[in-house]
Amino acid sequence: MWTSKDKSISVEGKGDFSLLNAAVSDFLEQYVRTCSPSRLHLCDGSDEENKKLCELMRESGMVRPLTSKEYTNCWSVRTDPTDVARLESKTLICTPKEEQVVAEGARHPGTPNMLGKWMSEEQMDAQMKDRLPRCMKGRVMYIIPFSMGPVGSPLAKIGIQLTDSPYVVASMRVMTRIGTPVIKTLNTGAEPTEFVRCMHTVGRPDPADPAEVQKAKMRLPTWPCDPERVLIAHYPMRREIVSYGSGYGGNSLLGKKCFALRIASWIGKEEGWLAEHMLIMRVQNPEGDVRYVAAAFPSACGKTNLAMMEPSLPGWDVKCVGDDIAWLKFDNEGRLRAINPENGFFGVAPGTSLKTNPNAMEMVHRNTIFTNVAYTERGDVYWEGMDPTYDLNNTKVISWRGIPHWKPGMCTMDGEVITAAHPNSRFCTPLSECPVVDPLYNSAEGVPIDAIIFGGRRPDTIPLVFESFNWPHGVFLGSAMRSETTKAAADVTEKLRHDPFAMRPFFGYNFGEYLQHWLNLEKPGRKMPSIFHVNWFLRGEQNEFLWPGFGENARILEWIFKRLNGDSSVARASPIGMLPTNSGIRSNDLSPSVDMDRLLNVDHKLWLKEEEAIRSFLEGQLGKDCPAGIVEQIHSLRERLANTCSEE
Ligand code: O2Y
Ligand code: MN
Repeated sequence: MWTSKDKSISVEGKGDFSLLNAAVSDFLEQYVRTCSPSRLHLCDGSDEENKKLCELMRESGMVRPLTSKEYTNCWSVRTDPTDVARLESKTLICTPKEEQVVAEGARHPGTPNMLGKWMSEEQMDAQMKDRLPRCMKGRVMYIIPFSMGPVGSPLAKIGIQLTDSPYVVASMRVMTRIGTPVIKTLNTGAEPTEFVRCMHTVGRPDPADPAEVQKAKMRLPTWPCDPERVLIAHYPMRREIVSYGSGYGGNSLLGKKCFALRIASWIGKEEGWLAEHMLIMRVQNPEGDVRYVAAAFPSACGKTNLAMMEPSLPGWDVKCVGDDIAWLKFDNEGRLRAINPENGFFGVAPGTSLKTNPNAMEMVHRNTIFTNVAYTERGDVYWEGMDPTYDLNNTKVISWRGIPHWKPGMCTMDGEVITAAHPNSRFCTPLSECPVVDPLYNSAEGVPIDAIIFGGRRPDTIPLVFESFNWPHGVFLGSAMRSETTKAAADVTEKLRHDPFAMRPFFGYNFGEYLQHWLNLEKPGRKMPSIFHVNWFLRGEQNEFLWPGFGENARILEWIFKRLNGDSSVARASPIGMLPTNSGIRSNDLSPSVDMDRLLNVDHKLWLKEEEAIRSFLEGQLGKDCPAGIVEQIHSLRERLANTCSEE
């Protein structure tokens, strides 16, 4: 039994509530009063607890176990079709002043704000007051103590998530370190440790509104949600997140995008470090030299594949520290160190195959929660691009929407293709299951970063790889990133969109201040990582990819290694940065052959347009908040392009 401080409310409860310190107890009490859960469950993180929870979800029809012998402790979940991806338009950062979140340019009336959306704390409180009261009536409120980063690491941070979704508990258990050891670290120091307050509910349509109640009846009974009223609020100054109405992915696993990127980027600015949308990988060459690399690509652009790739070049080896988020901080020796704050993968299933990511294919057979993939009569899972040899003719496949005899090529009455799996369907697997997880993935001090790679999905203009001239130029390259869009967000319609630092949906504060923070990191005595830009997605006349990608990307890593070792013979200056010489990247043994001239071409006409697009985006969004260091970079690029054009 849990009882409020003044003893006026008692709720049946499971777990040892005496472990909670005063601050956590106050947070819990505030939301028990508001949400009126029927029961409380303080999660201890044990295997036994997880087993019971999965069994409970199985009984309620929310999850199905994969019964095929090839899978151990794997589960398949279908969400309501209205709740399948992050919702950027419903995601807001709430602070006292708009300028803390939105840069000057984007505050101009008539200029669309393309980065973080703002609402005042008071306005948001009122919106939530309309949604939260009694939202957990009849449900259990789970209390999840979790650590982002290895428990006790000086780089780690703690959160407490309240949620009414057992699916969220099971997924947070994979994605973060949860349970009693975390709660105990809150109380070990002289001062109680700070924690981020994370409040989540799948929502409850207003019972007083018959239309809403009617709509709710149409939804998948095993997946309660309130899609019309979804709202995901971040209060960085209060260190609080409140998420209403969605049980899916980044909307509900609050340790991930909400905490580890939006709130953490704010904390990082205050404390002098970075929270970035980056994978972390260890690369070793045949001579045994090791380099750790962090890479930022927009959502669903292949970070997971790169982070655990199998290099095609003999003697090269890749190990994975993380595939999505990096927290980076300079140590006392001036080395940039990184931890992966997460403990699992929440990877896109469609397109994952033995060819694109053999290590992911191996690891998803254990302790994995699949969401919105297809389920088969063999008791396993299926998704588009998984296995060209899969016998679809003789296997009954149940699509993610529950179509019982799904076949390829099925269409709706409107001619729309019906897919087996949702394009944003996911596997959720512990890091420890990855066959190439780096032994240092749990290291408290983090791994030393030598290179940062930016990238995007561009069919033209951006060459296969190039290097920045220096740190400020590298920061500019991050700010100039653009990429073709994917299905990771439900409400994004542009084809090619600006996505600076791959952080567009994840900035926790003013983009101008963010850029200045990056520029300020360069200080005497610090070993600044080299910055590169890659584009594996160049296409030819028939829309074919010009570069084989996947394991062959080791060839790009080889060039990066040479540059890190100071080899000036493999690079030449160009208006956009240091490009590989034509023989700089090993490619003559590739079959089919590749057109290196084309892959490394800087087309001046296209680049004049690119420069125009970058300048107008940065000037438009930043206005007076554009740091002088970035203005200088814009001018220099223009000048270099003009000089090269006039020489031709
Ligand atoms: O909430 C979702 O729909 C998933 S979004 C996601 C999941 C894992 C890693 N990255 C992302 C992303 O959008 O960048
Ligand atoms: Mn991501």
